[in-house]
Amino acid sequence: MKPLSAVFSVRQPWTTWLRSKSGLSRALAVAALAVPLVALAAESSISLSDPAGDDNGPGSYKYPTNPEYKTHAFDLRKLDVTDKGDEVEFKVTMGASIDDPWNSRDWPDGGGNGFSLQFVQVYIDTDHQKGSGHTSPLPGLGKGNFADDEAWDKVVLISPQPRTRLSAEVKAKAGALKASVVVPKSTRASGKSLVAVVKKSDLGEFSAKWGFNALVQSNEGFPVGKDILTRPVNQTAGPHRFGGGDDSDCDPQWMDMLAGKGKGEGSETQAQHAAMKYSCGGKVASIPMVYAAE
Ligand SMILES: [Ca+2]
Ligand SMILES: [Ca+2]
Ligand SMILES: [Ca+2]
Repeated sequence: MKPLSAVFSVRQPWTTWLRSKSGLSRALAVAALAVPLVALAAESSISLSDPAGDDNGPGSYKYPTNPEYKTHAFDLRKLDVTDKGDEVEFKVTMGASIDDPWNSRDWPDGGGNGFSLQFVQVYIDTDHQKGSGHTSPLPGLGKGNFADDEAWDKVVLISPQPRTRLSAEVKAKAGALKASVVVPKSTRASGKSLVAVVKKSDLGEFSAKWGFNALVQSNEGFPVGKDILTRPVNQTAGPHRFGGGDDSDCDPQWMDMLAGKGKGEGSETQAQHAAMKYSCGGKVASIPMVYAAE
């Protein structure tokens, strides 16, 4: 939002009129001017934050032991979603600079997107209606439940894999969820951020009322079974396996996500740990949606 001084400098008639009014009238006029500007800004983008250092799932997860998985590489810090006309930009910021240790540009199917390790799935609830949407995440994330009135309608896949590979994996493995998966038009790394641009013809018209969560996983080019390019969380960490979970897929298989109000407060770490609590054969982890407008 522009500072009011900047607004006044380009609106001479208002400035002149305001100078002729009493202090109270002037304050009311300033408030009246400010309200539509705030509303406009809130409609064109959302920004949600996440605490530092909660890149451990339910509290117990560990990174793979290979040093390429560097500290905080999977520590979600921020999700920004911005309306860009015919497109919507998703920017996910992590706790470390984004690297490309596996030379993604040389990968088959035309080369990857300039990073190697991260794979973020942004789940979106577009209608906040009970029973409308899906309550399980895509194959490869283990077990997790979205609430009935927060069921997801679209998921945006922010992956280093080329579009051709990502689309083929979704087509082969996503089943009935396939039609709700959005593969971005372009994806790139920039500093500590991943930036994906999505066509509105694939996503729908953007609304700041939508609910979001960003699940942080790791790209696995040689996925197991029906996993869509995800890296498993096992009981014990290995060179290319997360640890601190279970060897089956009853555990939620992601390292970080939004929780609470998505403001980056310390209490959101506890909220995440509580939500991701699971027991094999018992409680399934829950995945909250965060509504920036509420
Ligand atoms: Ca985090
Ligand atoms: Ca929904
Ligand atoms: Ca978190």
